[in-house]
Formats: sequence, structure tokens, C-alpha cells
Amino acid sequence: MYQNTTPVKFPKDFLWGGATAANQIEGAWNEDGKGMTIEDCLPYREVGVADFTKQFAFTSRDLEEALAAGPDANYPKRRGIDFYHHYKEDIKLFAEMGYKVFRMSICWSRIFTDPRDEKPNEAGIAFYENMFKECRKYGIEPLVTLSHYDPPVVLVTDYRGWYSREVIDLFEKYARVCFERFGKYVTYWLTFNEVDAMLRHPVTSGGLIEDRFTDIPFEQAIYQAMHHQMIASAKAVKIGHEMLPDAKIGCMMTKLCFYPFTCKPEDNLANQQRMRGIYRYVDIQVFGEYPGYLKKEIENKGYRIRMNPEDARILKEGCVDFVSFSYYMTSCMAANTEGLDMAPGNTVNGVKNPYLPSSEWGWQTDPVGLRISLVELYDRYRKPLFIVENGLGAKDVIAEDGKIHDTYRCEYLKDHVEAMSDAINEDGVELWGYTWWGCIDLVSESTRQMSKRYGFIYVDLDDYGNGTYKRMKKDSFDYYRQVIESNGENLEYSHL
Ligand code: BGP
Repeated sequence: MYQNTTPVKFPKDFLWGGATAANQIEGAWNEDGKGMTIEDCLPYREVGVADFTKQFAFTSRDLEEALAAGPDANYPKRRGIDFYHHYKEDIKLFAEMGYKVFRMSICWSRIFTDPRDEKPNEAGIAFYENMFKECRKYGIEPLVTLSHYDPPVVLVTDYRGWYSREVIDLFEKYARVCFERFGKYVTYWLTFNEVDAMLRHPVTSGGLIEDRFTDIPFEQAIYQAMHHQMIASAKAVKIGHEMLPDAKIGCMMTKLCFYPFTCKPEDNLANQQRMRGIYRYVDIQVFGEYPGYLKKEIENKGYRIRMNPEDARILKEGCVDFVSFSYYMTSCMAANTEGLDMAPGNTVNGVKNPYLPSSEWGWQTDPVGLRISLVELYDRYRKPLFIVENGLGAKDVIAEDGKIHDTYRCEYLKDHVEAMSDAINEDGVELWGYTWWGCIDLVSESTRQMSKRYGFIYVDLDDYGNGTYKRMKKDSFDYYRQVIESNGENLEYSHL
């Protein structure tokens, strides 16, 4: 339990809301001219909770199988929660909770069936336009991610993902269309979700399949692809600023947080190195240049990254307006992990922290770590912050009264809201808003399960695609409404 040190209070224009991503909710994977994405090709696999690496292992053969798969094969992202056809009902429920902001992502392959097409797909544009209008109808501000883990499959079959420099131009064309067509509805934009993630799961972030890189070390290919994504992001920021002078364009990082396992200097050093690894690409997006330690890291590995002469200028001209991040859990670092218990987390493993409880998926929940993260980020970047993902994945059970009494989710929310409040009121952090991850149940990114539920709204669907897709409010639905209504001040949930 978090012990707040100051009374809970938020700025009056604080943006409360929920977060999702196209590939985890939309479904309708082959409707209205949508092209295929790499997420549509990720099969459901039964693996242990700590085994995210097995989920993300993806070969050319897996791709071939996916492309040939029939309608009975279990590719959960193809169905999502069918938000594509339920969006009006879902946004109405978000409005009922009082959302000020709704984070979602645009699927590149809906806007361009093939990213090489000259003209965008009008049916895809119409879907997002209608969705934004629906948000605006309720006074909900859309917060849009241009790319959340769903590279068009063509980038994988006909290019080598983000390793190919041509992808930058294709992305630029896509970003322009989004700014041009949706700019009247959208003020808050993010370029790439969890921009650091390509180093942990290269296929979903970069469209990189290891067996296609026999000519160079795969790790070098990832650094190269990251460079291209940095250039694409900087270009999108610059173009967005030019086309939409009022737009706020941010970066998005996985805010992992590690503690040294002991006070041994070696554990502290290991921790510092690990934390730097988390910041390296956001440093570029905020400061507009490679940090020295990243250049050294690449050099020490003996890699050379191809850069064009204009790249330094592009990076400088595309610095972000704010820093957004996901935050779920923390774990520890030790110089020597032999004999220590390990704990899984958000696509990372760390040494288990004996002072923290774990979720059913082994993620160690830690509201204090959120406060620490807010302070670290604000001190480092001096930019406004936005928490665009935070939440608890749990196995919800429908009780005998037909309801879902998810007080564990309310408790998690309360603790993190209190930690945010302290960061604002005691530590002086500028925080624009908070969007709970998976505000409606959705397909998990790391496990592709429906049974790992985050939502305030239950969706009747299981891991195998059985169910009615019916939506149902959980107890946390009323709780979040109360939290928003009181601008974070009424956090009592014992009445639920
Ligand atoms: C973040 C991703 C999200 C989301 C979340 C929860 O890293 O940006 O897409 O899924 O983690 O993770 P999971 O779905 O694996 O529980």
C-alpha cells in the first residue's frame, strides 16, 4: 500500500482517461481495405507466464504459416475485441466514466492498404474520422499514437523492416496524411509506442526477423533500424509542428525501473548501466542527438551505423514537446544474479524484490516506483510528462451475482494515483495526464491472451475466440468514474 505524504490533489485541467492500441482492440483485420500487419501474424501460444521471449520468437516460417493460415487458426490480434464495430458503444462507456482523454493508435495499414500506395484508403480514414467525431461529441480529447507495434506486413516481406531506409519515406507519407486528415480532431500525438522496445522484441517494433539477417549481426541490424525510426520520428515531429502549430507531439518510452539489489557498489553500477539502457533512445528524441554513451555502446560492440549527412540536422529539428511513458512494475539489478530469484516483468526479467507483491503474471507492483520514475524523468528531461499506460492485468471472475468485484484493480489504481499526486505536489513534477492501460479488456501484447484482463469494462471473449463480445461494467468502472469526478480526491473503494 502506498502512503501518501501530501493530500491528494490534481491540477484542474488534468487529463484522466484510458489507453488502447489498434492491434489489440480493433479486429476487422481484413475489412474495408485494411492491409495485413505483423500483429495479424502472431499466433496464440500456450507458454508460461515468464516466457515472453518464446511469444516473441518469430521466424520466416512463422510468417509463411500465418500468411497461409485458414479462418480457424488462432491469431488473436485479427479479432481484437472488435472495437471496429463496437467503437460507438465503447466510447459512450468511456464518456460515462468521465474520460477527458482516450489514447488509441492508428493502424498504418488501414490508412495505406500497401504502404507504397500513392493514395490513402478512404474507408480507413473514414473509420478514424468517425471515431474522433464520436470522442469529440463527448468532449473527449483523442491522444493518438502513430505506430503501436503493427508494422505493415509488406515491410517485412518486401523490405527488411525498419532496417531498410526507404521505410522512413513511407512513414513520412503516412504521418502527413494523419496530420492532414485528423489534425482538426487531434491535438496530442505520439510517434512510436515504447520506442526502446525494438531491442526487446524486434519483430513487432521493427518488423525484423532474425533469420533474414545472415549478412550482418542481428544486433547491428536492430541499431540500424532504431536509427531509421529515430529519423522517422523526428521528421514526423517537424512536419506535425509545421502542419498543426497547436499540436503537442511527444515520445513514448517503456519506463522500466530497477533498483540495485544490494548496496554493493557493483550492484549499483549494474543498475546504473541498466537504467541508461532504458533512456538511450528517448535521450535522442528529447535532446535531438545521440548521447555519448550510446555512441560508445555501438562502437564498443564493433558496429557501424549508416547515417546520412542530413541526419544530425533532422534529429535536432524534431525534438518532442513532452515525454510519455508506460509504467507497470519494477525489479532489481545485481552484478551477479547466480542463485537469486528472478521475476518477470514487462518484456524484461529482473531480480525479484522481496519487498514487493506480484501480479498473477509475476509483475511486481510498486506505486513508489512510479513516483521515483516521474521524478527521474522530470529531472532528466525537464519536459511535461504524460503517463499513457499503467494498469493491472488480472484474471477476473464473474461472481454469483453476475458481477465482477475487482477491488484489487481499484487498490492498484488508488496507490498509483496517490503516488502521482505526491510527485506533482511534493516533487514539483509537471504531469499532464494519466491514461489507464486497457481501459476495456483487450488482447495482451506479450501473451496474446484475453484472460489477462486490464479493463474497467469486461469483454466476453476467451483466449480462443469463444464468446459474445458483450461488454459489461466491472466494479472498477464505477470506481474510476468516482476518481475522475472528484479529480482524483475521492479514492475510497470500501463501498464497492
Ligand atoms: C506495454 C504495451 C502495450 C500493452 C502493455 C501491457 O508494453 O505498450 O501494448 O500490452 O504493455 O502488456 P501486456 O499486454 O503484455 O500485459
